[in-house]
Amino acid sequence: MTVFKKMSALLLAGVTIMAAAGCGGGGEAAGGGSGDGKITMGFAQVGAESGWRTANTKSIQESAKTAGIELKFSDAQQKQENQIKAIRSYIQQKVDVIAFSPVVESGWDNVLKEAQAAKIPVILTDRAVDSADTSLYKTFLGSDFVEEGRKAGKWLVEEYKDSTDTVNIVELQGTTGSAPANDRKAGFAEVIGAESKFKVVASQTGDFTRAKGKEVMEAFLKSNPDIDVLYAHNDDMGLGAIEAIEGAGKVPGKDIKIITVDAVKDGMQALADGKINFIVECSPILGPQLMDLAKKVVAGEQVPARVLTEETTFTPEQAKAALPTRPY
Ligand code: GYE
Repeated sequence: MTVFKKMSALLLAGVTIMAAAGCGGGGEAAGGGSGDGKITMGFAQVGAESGWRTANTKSIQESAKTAGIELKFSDAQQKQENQIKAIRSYIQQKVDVIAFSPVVESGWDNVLKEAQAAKIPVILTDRAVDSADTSLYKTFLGSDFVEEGRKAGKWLVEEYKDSTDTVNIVELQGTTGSAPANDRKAGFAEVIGAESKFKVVASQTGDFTRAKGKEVMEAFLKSNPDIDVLYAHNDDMGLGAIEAIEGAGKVPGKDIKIITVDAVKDGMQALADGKINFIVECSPILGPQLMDLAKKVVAGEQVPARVLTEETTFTPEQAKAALPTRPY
């Protein structure tokens, strides 16, 4: 959809909300269900699969408190059906705003249409949906995962710039069908694809968890005797893989170079210890911006269609410097 169309859709949606607030006499749209002017948010979280997710949940819970927003929170245990159930229950409870981090990109149109019909605005946080109708949600707050993948690839290109040998790479993907797995893979492939010496010899999902990261890396090690690099879509899978690499008698960070994404504390510690070589940061601290957007959306104000988080990258030296003050 064009930017113009998106803007018109947002404008229209804004008008609808204001109209509902105007004639509804304190109805669903403006300050809501409870009638006390307090905003109630229903948040459908993905799960508790990683250190990133734990920090993200904490950020959302703390910022809701600070912002005076009543939070109804659910954990879907990485299952889309649970998230859909939670969203339906928020619609039934007539919350003022629904926010969620969609576990996978596809399959959301029906439940989003139900929210729209109930005039409850929806905010996407962290992960995107692939719905063609972007009027089904007000805004999407989160990282640029393709850019994260590119950053990982650029480090690798620089690291091997003086070598003509083949570089055998294994990839641990995030949850199949999720925006960060699709995009981190695509951004990385785009950059390394420019040089034929880079070969992805195996690529499989580790579902963003430490246990799965370990298990899949063990299998990779068995079938590929000659792995030079591991690219893991998050720290946790990288940390699991480190156990597998050590278990196979190899030295992580040396025999096999490791790139991960997130930069949570445990990952940063492994980077400082030289077991990981490079981390692309993905910030889980989305709570303050989310609460801000929620207030605006409930008040019928215009918000940007896309809000990006600011992020950096870390080398071992930078990790050592950042660790003492790292909040998560
Ligand atoms: O990178 C990973 C988590 O969606 C950005 O989900 C998030 C990802 C994060 O499980 O650790």
